[in-house]
Amino acid sequence: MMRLFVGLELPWDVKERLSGLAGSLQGARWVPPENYHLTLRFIGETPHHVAEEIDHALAALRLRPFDLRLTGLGAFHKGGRPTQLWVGAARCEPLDRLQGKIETALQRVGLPAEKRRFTPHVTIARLDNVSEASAAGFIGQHNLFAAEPFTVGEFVLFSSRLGKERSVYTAEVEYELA
Ligand code: 3AM
Repeated sequence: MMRLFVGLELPWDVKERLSGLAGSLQGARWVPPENYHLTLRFIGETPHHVAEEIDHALAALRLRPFDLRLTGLGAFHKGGRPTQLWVGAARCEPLDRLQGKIETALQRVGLPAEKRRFTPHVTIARLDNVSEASAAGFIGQHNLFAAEPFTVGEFVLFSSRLGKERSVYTAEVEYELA
């Protein structure tokens, strides 16, 4: 079995800009810059033969490269508490189209539909016991954040190994946009 997700790798200069946001927020576990990514579709534990079918389906997608800009901050909540701090992506039609095509391709392979709405984001911290007020304060302080736009020339099938300290993400297959 492999734990899989589809996402975008980020250029180093963008990762550097994002890492500049890591600062004082009690209870934040900052994501190490090498782990920054934008998830297009979480897949989860997958038998090897299904992973091969997924690979074939993704390899058949034909889409053009496009520009993407990361901007703004936000948080995801669970049970009324902030759990995840993220940088968003500027509204981008080609990104939505890519995500939609991936979703359709995976459903054709037989995966159940993703029920959650696509909220393009890069997680920069996981939050333990951070109050809504301090998360909102941090977001307000950095809300004008905008990284340089970059060209998305590929998307990636990642495997993820969950560790105690940090997860290890490996780019298993890269799919070029051309
Ligand atoms: O891109 P982010 O960091 O928001 O939280 C996991 C991470 O999201 C998410 O998939 C991304 C790559 O690991 N993830 C983990 N388990 C998940 C699940 N059961 C999940 N997303 C949806 N359902």
